[in-house]
This record gives sequence, structure tokens and C-alpha cells, in this order.
Amino acid sequence: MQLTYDNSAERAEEMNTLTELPFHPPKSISQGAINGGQKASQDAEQRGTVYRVNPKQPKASSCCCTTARARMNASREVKSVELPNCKLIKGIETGAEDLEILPNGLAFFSAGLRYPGVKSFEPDKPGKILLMDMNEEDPTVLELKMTGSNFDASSFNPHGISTFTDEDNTVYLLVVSHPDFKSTVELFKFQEEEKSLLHLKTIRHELLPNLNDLVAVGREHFYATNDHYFVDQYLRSWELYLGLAWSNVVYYSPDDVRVVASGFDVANGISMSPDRKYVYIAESLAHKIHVYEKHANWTLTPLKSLDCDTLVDNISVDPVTGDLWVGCHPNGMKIFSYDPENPPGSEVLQIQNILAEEPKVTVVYAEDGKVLHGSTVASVYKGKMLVGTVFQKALYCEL
Ligand SMILES: [Ca+2]
Ligand SMILES: [Ca+2]
Repeated sequence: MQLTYDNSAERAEEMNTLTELPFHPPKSISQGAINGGQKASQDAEQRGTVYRVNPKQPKASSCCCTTARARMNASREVKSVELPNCKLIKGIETGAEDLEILPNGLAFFSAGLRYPGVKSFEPDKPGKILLMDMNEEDPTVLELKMTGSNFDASSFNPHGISTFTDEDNTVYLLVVSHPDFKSTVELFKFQEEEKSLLHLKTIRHELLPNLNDLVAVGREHFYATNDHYFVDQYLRSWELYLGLAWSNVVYYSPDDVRVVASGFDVANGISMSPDRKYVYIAESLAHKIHVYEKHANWTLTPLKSLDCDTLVDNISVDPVTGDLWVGCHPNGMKIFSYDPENPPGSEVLQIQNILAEEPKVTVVYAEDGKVLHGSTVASVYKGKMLVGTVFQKALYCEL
């Protein structure tokens, strides 16, 4: 099934004309779906009114109050913030949507995502997982072999990733994949000597229909974001354009799966504090980072939200400082209607002391797409930073 749009310019135009539409749910949505969505909207309402960090700014997640153009930040021109010592990473030309660096400096990249409505330079090629050793003087990436009798590498379409390290130091890599544009979580065991990933399991569940990212809390235990509510592409388009804010976060374990937070206008990156007490969730089209308190029974309660004026994507947490590093899209319209002459820009935020009354937010890197198109993730290790993108290149910088 081919879901990619081939008329992105028209869709961008359509997006412009939809900005003044009132809210009308598509006729074919079932009452149950609508009730579920209304519950999600109430959750968003509660978060928006009670836990705002900056009450002076307008609420961004309500479909009735905010236009599609504002949610996409369509008018924003990014102000350049350059770093002097950056270079493009050889071998990454078709995106590294997510990446994670282990405490020992080994970095995993999820490369070659194909996602409905977003550009791909190699739409017919499967994705792959790349490895880099950040301790090397001039690090390069190598592709990890994937083994396992039940794994179909030809339909591998990796998106968000997360690692879990066992008590015996075994590293497991959990990968959101979209084989045939469906959603699975692929569980691998990392075999460092062989430079390979042994596939252990494919996880599918009806509460995991539209996965974007995940954060592992055990070998087969994780929190994951669904970036849409609907699976059907037509309904997904309406959901996105109208800002229904019905996307959610799910807790998954082999014997317990449940929605733990909902009411997001595209829930995207998800990560945790180093002490594992707080869960951070990026709500892309509301331009917010949410902080949730995690409880012993895996439920989450909202604590606070931070407004960012940019479409926040994946969140990495520095295990040493606890700082959040966020890959962002300064102008979301340019992601969904790709024009090589006017490409999407890139932006990296560092958020310090997120639990404090006034967290410090620093734009560490920003540019209009001259170097990187559509940054999604940034992560740091010993004064070095990696930045990945949805469908284009990746950057290695000295800070
Ligand atoms: Ca991730
Ligand atoms: Ca993402």
C-alpha cells in the first residue's frame, strides 16, 4: 500500500485553505471513537489550564482556537545559530530520525525512515541501524547486521528507538518500525563483538497503531507515543489539519497494556529523567514539552509543560546533567511540503533545570536548511553532539 502524497504542493495549499474551517468530525467516525477522542481532549484541556509554565502565551492545543498555520509554525523564519566545528556524517544521506548514545559512547542511529506525507530519497529501500563509537578521534558509522530467523529485513522501516541495559550489561535495542506503513516494535539484542543485532521479537498491539517513539523501562517494557489516533490515511489527514489532539501515550508490558496519557496534538518524542522519576513527552504541533511524574504502577500524572515556539520532535536526556536535548522543526509546513529550493530548517534546543520554575532554554544550533533539512534529534557525549534528520543527513559537532 503506497501512502505517500505525490501532490505535496496542492496539500500545502489545501492546508492554507483549511485554516478557517470549523470543527466537523468526518461522518464515518464511530461514536465510540468520538467519545474516546473527547476524553483525550478533556485531558489536554486539563493539562493546558492547570500545568502551564508560561500562562501569558495562548493555549496551542485546541482545534477551535488555533489555526493550522499557527500549529505548523508556517510563518516562522529561523534565526541562524551556528557552531564552528561541525561536519556531516559520511554514510547518512536518507535520514537518521532518531539516535541514542549509550553511557560508554556507542551511538545507535535509526536510518532511512519512510513516513506518509514526508519526503524519502530512497522510498524503495529498507531502513537500517547504524553504529558509531563516539570515543574515536574521527568517528564513522557502520551498518549493524540484523540476524534472526523470524525477522524480515526487507520491510524494516525504523523510526523511534530506545535502549535498555540489563543487570548483566546486555544491551537491548527497541525499534519502532513501519513495515507496510503499519506499526511494530522490534526487539533486538545488541552483540557488540559481532557488530550485529539479534532479532528476538516483534511486538504488535491494537493500542500501538501509529507509533512514533518509545522509551524502554525493561527488556519488553516501554512507554510509546502514538502520533495519530486514526489509522486510515484520510481520517489521519483530517485529524492533523483540524488539530483534534487525540494522540496518546501507551504503557506496554507483555501482560499489561494501557493508555497512560492522551489529548496530544501529535505526541512525538518521549524520554525519561536519569533518576527514572519523570517522563518527558514532546507534543509537536502544540510546540510543548510535557513533564509527567511516573508512579510505581506505571501511571503518569502531568506536572508541568514548557512552550517552545518550534515543532519539538525527539528528546534525548544527558545522563550526566539531566539536560534535555530536543531536535526541532522551526517550520512544520516545510516538512510536509518538501521543496529543495526552500527546504525545512533545523533547530536544536538544550533545556536545563526543567523542573525549576524557570527552566533555561538555549538554542544551541539553528539554520534554514542550508546544511540539515528537518532535524529530529540531538544527543551529546563528552562535548560532542550528534544531530539527525527525518530523511536527509546527520551532523557531528564539537560543542
Ligand atoms: Ca527515542
Ligand atoms: Ca520522532
